[in-house]
Amino acid sequence: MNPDIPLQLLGGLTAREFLRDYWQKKPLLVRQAMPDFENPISPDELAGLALEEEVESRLVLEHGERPWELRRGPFAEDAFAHLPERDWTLLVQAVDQFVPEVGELLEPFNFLPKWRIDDVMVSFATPGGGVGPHFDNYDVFLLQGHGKRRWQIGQTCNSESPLLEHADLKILAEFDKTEEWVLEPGDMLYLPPLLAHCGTAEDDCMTYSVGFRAPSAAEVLTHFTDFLGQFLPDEERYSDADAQPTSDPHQIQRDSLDRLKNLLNEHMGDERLLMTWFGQFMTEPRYPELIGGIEMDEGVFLGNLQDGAVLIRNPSARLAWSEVGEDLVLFASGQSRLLPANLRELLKLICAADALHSDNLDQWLSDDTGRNLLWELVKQGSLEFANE
Ligand SMILES: [Mn+2]
Repeated sequence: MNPDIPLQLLGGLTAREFLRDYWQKKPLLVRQAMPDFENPISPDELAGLALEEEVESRLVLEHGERPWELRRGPFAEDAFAHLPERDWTLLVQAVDQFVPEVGELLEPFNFLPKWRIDDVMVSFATPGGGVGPHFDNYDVFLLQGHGKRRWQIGQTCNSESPLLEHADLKILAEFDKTEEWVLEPGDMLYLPPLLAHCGTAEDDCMTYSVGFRAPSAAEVLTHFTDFLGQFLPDEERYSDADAQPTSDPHQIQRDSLDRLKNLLNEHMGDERLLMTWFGQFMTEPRYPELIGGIEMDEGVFLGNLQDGAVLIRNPSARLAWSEVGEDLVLFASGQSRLLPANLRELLKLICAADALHSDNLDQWLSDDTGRNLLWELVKQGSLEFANE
């Protein structure tokens, strides 16, 4: 997509301008970011999802058994029957994985890397409902889907910001409101990480939160070093073949630190392994149990495609590709495969196409590596045959 075309989603800003001036920096309100917005899921359907075992859901009641009572799903059929008239909200995570029409809301965000997107959380709130003033560590686009919600924004926070004493919810003890807006269906508010915000339903309302993800520095360091460690033989150790006689045997000298730094830099700077680890880490699925995979004979796999069957991405799978030296890597739900450069267009197709079938796969089915890759992805569960 052309980064210099003004986008309705961004209120007429181009992707380049938005990234330069707002992304990770300051909030942006866009009236009618998605004009004529058609709410892709009804409150009843959302409540239905919250009954499902594999779906993460929460209910927050401002005046429950205690202030800001949190109840966790999955909920029983009658869980919504005895709720008060107002001041509660139902939140359901990763609805994009369960409702294709909600997944389609992500399409206009294609100017950002897919692997940065976490999920679309959908909330339904009764008048007065909300989760209190809080901040998130991630960027979020709050798209109003139904009814009206008042959004207030405040100060920039961090992990030292005082919170209310609450076991389950991180509600700010202080909220210094700086601006507020009432959002109507199709309106959208972008918030950068750490900005205090508070959304309150004006009437029965639904909000779609397109949430992003970014690993913490601590996660990057601990996970990458664990990954690296698997490739290092036990005999590779701190070594000091260049050692000089010590002047004081109890002192750890500067030259020891330099040897350690060399050892670290040599491995931490391995771009091949860093890319491999990063791609695997960022494509780890949120719900690995939904990447089932199946046993399938290669003949059956090919026969299905030749008979007109269609392959789709498992909505719970995460896919990405990258270049590693002369080669390519496909990352699929936490796994990676090194592939030759001639498969570039196939990798792009697998990551981006809505459907794979004998027409668009034609040339690849006669390529041994390409055909094998597709078959492996079906067995792994990142691709699956669509139900007719
Ligand atoms: Mn939030």
